Amino acid sequence: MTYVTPHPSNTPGDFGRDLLSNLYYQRGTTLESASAQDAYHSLALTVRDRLVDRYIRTAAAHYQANPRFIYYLSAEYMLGKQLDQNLLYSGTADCARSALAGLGLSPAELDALDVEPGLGNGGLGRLAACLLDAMATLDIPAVGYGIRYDFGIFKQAFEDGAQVERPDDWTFYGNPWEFHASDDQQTVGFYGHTEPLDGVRKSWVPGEIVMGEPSHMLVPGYATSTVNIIRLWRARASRESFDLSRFGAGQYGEAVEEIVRSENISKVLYPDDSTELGRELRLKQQHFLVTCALRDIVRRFRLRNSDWDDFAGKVVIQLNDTHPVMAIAELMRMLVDEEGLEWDHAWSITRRVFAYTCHTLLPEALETWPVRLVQRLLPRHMEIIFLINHLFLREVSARYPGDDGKLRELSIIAEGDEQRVRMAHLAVVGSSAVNGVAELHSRLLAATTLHGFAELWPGRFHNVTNGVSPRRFVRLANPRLSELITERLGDDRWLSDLDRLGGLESAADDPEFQERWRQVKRLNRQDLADQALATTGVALDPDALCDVMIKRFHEYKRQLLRVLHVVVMHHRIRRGEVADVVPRSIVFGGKAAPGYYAAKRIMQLANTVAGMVNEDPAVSPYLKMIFLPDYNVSRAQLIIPAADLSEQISLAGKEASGTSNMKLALNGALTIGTLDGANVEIRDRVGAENFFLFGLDTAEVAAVREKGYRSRDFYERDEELREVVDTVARLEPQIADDLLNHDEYLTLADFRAYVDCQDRVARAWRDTAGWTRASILNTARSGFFSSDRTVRDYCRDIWHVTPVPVGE
Ligand code: CRA
Repeated sequence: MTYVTPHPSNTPGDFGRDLLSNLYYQRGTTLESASAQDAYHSLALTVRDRLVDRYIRTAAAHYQANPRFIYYLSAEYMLGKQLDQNLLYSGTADCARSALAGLGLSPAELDALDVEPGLGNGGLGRLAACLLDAMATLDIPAVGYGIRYDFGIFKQAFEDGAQVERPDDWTFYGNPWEFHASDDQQTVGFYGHTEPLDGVRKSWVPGEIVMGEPSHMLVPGYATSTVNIIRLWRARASRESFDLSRFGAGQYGEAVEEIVRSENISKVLYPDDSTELGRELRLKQQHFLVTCALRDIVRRFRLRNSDWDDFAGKVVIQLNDTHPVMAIAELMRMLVDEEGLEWDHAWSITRRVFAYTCHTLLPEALETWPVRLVQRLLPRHMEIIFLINHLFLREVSARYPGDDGKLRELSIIAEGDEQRVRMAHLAVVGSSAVNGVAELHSRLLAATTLHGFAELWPGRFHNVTNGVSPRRFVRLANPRLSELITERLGDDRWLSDLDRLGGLESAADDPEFQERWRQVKRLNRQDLADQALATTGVALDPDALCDVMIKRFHEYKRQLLRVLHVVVMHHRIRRGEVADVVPRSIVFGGKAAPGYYAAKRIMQLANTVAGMVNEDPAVSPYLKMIFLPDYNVSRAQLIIPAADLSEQISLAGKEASGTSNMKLALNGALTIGTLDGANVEIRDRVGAENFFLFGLDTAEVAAVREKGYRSRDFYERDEELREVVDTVARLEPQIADDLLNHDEYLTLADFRAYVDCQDRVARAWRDTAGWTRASILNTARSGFFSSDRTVRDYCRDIWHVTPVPVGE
C-alpha cells in the first residue's frame, strides 16, 4: 500500500499546524513548554517534511528510468547551514516566517541554532557541496558519499593572537536533517592475510571488522522536483564488542576498548589542507569510506540490474582528489575475488567506471602511502596494486622500449629508501578521465605533474573549471543584491541560468542603478561591521573600502604579502603621507592546520599588526584590520556580500583554482590578483580593466628561480620594503629571517608590484562611478562561474549522462 502524501501545502496556517504537530509528536511537547532546541528541531523537521515527498518521487523516477548514476566520492563536504538552504529550496521561506511570527517564535533565534556540518577543510570540500547542489538542480541522478565525522573541522579561536583549536561537536544536540538507515550497514575489513583461490583470485581474511552505518541528508535541486541525497558513513563496532565481563569486573576502559577502536575511524576530520598526511588512521578512514560506498553502489545497481557488463553503463564514480582512490583496488578485489570475474574483464569495467579530479599542483599534496603500511592494513589491496602496476608498466615498456627512466617516472610504486604507493598514479591508471579544476591548472598538470601520463593517454585529460552555487553564495548570502538583480532583470531565472546576469551590463552606467548597487554594498558592510564589533570589539567604518582575504592559511597563498602591505600603509599614514590613502577595512578569515607552524606564525603576525593598526589613533581613521575567527561557510556568507576588493594573491602556479575568487566576483568585488588558478579566467571574462593584475606569471616565476633567486636583493634595493621587513623583524623575527634567506613563495619579488597595484586600487576607489561600474560588470560577467556550468561540463565531457526529470 502506498502512503498518499497530504502534499503539505504552503500556507502559513498549514506550516504552523505542521510545526506544532512536530513539536507534539517528535519532541513530545507543546509551544508553551518548548525549549529553543525543541522549537528549532520542529521547524527543521517541518521544512524537511516539505522535501520528503520530492525525494520519494525522485527515487521512484530513478528506479523507473534505471539511469546512469553519478556517485561522487569525497572525504570532505562543507555543506553550510541547512535551514536557510532548505527553506529556499522548498519554497517555504515566506510562509515559515509568517507561521513563526504567528507562533511568537523568532526566525533569527532559531536560525542561530542551525549548526553547519563542517565536514571539510577548504575549497575541495565546499566544491563537493556546490557540485551536489548543481547536480540536483540539473536533474542529474547522483549520490554523494562521505564520512560522518563525529568532529568536523576544528573551531578556531585566538588567544593572544595565536590560533587555538577547539573540537567541533556538531551533532551535540542532534541533527534534524539526517535520516538514519542502520539496516543498510556494511562490513569493512582491515589487516589479516590472504589465501590463494584459483588463478589470480585470492581470499582476504581480515583481522579486524568494523561496521559502517549510513545516514543521509537531502540535497534538493533548485526550481525543480529532484531531491538527491548525500550518504555519510559512521564507523561502529559490531554488536558483540562490548565486553560485559570486563565491565562487571570494574575494567570500564578495557570493556569498551574495541568499540572505541572501531569508532575512532569516523571520529574526526583530518584538519590539514593541501599537504600529505601519513597516518594509519587516515588510510583507514579512506578505505572505510571507499568500501562502504562501493558496497552501497553495488546494492543499488542490483535493484534493477544483474549483469556486470552493464555496470559501467550504469555507474560513474567520480573521485574527488586522491583520498578515495583506494576504491580502484577495492572494486577490482570485489570483482575478481568475490564475483569471480577474469582479471582483464574486471579491469575493463573498473577503468570505465572511475574518473579522477586532481585539485593540486603542489608535490607535497600528492598522497603517497608506504607500501609496508598498505601491506599490513590492506594486504589484498597491496597485491592488487602491484599487479595493476605490473601490467601497466608492461604497457609503458611497449611504448618506450628500454626507457627505464619512463618506468620509474610513471610507476605507481615510488622506489627509494622506502617504497610508496603514489595514489595519483593509481588514480590516472585506473580511470577513464582525469581533470584539473581550472584552465591553467589543467594545462600545468599535463605539462608538469602528470606530464608522462598526458603524453601516454592525451585523450584521458580534461579541464573542468570549478564553479560555485549561485543559490548559496548570491541568493542566500546576499538577499539585497539578489533582489536588486531580480528587479532589474525582471525575474529570478538567473538563479538557475546564471548567464542571464549578462543582462546587468546595460545597467552598469545607469547612475540610479549604480546608486542602488552602492546602497546594497553599504548595508552589507554595515552588517559585517555589526558582527565584527560583536566578535572582535573593533568598529569598522561601513563607508571604507572593504578589502578581504578569506581562505585557508597557507604560505603559497601569501597572506604574508597582504600583511606586508598593511604595514606599508601603516608606515605611510604615520608619516602623514595620507594624500593617496583611502580608508580601508582589512578583513582576514581562515584557519591553519594545527601542525603548520609557519602558517600559524603568519597568523600571529596578522593579529599583532591588526592590534597595532587599530590601537594607533593616528592610523585607525584610515585603516582598520580584523581577523574574524572561525572562518566557515556561514562566515563566508556574511563577509562576501560586503567585500569590495578580493585578494587572490597566491604565487603564480600554486593555486589550482580558488573558488572564493568566484564567489567574491559574483558579489561585485573587484579582484586584485596574480595570473594563477581561475583568476586567469575571471580576468578574461570580467575584462582586464575591471581586474587589478600584478606580479610574476608562471613563466616569470620559473625564470626568476632559474637565475637563482635572492630575496635579499629586493630588500636591499627597495627602501619601503626594507622598512617593512625591519618592522616584521621586530614583531616576528623568524618570519623576517625566512623572507630574507629562503623566500620560497617569492613574496619579496612580488612586493613592489603588489604595493603599486594597491595604489592603483586606491585611485580607482576614489572614482566612485567608475568603481561601481566595474563592480556591476564583475557580477554581470561572472555567470560562467556557476557550478551548474561546471556540472554541465562534467556531464558532457566526462560522465556522458543526461538529466532524468522528476514529474510534479
Ligand atoms: N585546497 C585547491 O588548492 C581549489 C580547490 C577545489 C584545493 C584550490 O585551489 O579551488 O582544491 N586543493 O578544487 C586541494 O584541496 C588536495 O587539494 C583546495 O581546496
